[in-house]
Amino acid sequence: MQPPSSLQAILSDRSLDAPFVTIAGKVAAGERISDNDCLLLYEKGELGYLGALANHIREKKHGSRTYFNRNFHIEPTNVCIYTCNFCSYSRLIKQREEGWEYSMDDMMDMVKAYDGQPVTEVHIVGGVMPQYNLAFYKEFFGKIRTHRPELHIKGLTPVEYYYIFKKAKVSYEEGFKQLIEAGLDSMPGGGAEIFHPEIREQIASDKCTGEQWLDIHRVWHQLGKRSNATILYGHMETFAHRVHHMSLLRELQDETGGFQTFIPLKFRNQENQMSHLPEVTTVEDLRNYAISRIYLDNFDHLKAYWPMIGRTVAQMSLAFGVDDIDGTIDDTTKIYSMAGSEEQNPALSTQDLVQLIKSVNRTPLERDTLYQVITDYSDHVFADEVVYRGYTALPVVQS
Ligand code: V47
Ligand code: SF4
Repeated sequence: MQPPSSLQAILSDRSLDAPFVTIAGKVAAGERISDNDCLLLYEKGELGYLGALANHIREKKHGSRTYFNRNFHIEPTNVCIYTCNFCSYSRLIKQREEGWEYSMDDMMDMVKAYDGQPVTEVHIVGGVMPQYNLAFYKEFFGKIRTHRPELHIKGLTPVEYYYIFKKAKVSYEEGFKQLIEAGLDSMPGGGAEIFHPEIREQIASDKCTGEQWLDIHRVWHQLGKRSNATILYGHMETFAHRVHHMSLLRELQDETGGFQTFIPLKFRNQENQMSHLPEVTTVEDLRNYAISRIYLDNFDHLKAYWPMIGRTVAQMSLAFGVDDIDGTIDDTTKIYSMAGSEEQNPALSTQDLVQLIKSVNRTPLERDTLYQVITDYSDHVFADEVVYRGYTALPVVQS
């Protein structure tokens, strides 16, 4: 693969159509691009051009710094009252014997299995079921907090919160205050899918709406807390739906500043109700990362979630705007392996992650959930270091 050209080369390219020159000029000047610009990039933006713009922004914000963390997931259940058509992971209540429903003790055993290991975050997300209610999660978060006070709890999405707060008859604010008191630290980005009702009604008709998702994040941010945002792309949505989705996120971020990271999630088509839809190509994945980086000027970070996209594309994405590749995971999530990702048992050691990043000439930094740097691995040499070959080293633009 060719590395993207520099923004300077793009700006002096006389053969480029005028609207693309204008957009490149906005990026060079640090100006925001419009929704129409973004749509044009989706419709006609060529990969090398998009990479040059996105890489410029990425390096202006982060240089070659590339983040990862040490985390594990707990998925309390895959039985779910909702029926999202893209979901390969969940089982309906009537098929619950095919799924799992962990008890509090089961899940505390999972937390205790990491005692003495240097993980900094537990990511908790799963299906929606009545027994996993506000009282359950207060007790669970409280037990984690007591057992391991410094472990960051990144837990649940607006899909779960909408359901459990309604059932407990508490406002979003009151529900969150109780969970923060118990130990909840931050909110992951899931459940966003595509906000536009035209698509949401076809792929996720019975869970919280796009507006409710955004309202719940707004309240969370107003309490001084941080969260992530996702988009599920590459199924039946149009480019205009992607722009609409990101425009609502950009607007909320202008208002609250509470989002840390945007995470595009590629639709995987195995074993779900949308298996007839083909998956998009790697080129489309890279274009999508680049366009997100160019459009979402008020998001600090862009993440390629390697269990979903695979480690090779995650590496390539680091030249298309991405600065974060999530964490070690340790084979604790089933969401993507059940949907057909090439990563069937997602687990990477710290050494693996560091080498993936170094081999594309980026600087690996272990971070905590809030992007405080824990260890800079630039000069670290592991005892049995493997040297990857065959990758083109990218020049690092000085900002
Ligand atoms: O909301 C489910 C997606 C999400 C499929 O915040 C699918 O750091 C593709 O949000 N094909 C949950 N995607 C995972 C998630 C997440 C992951 C990693 C990090 C963070 C973070 C958040 O997974 C769901 C849905 O959009 N999903 N099924 C599928 N077949
Ligand atoms: Fe349930 Fe989440 Fe799957 Fe939808 S995506 S069916 S809410 S587990």
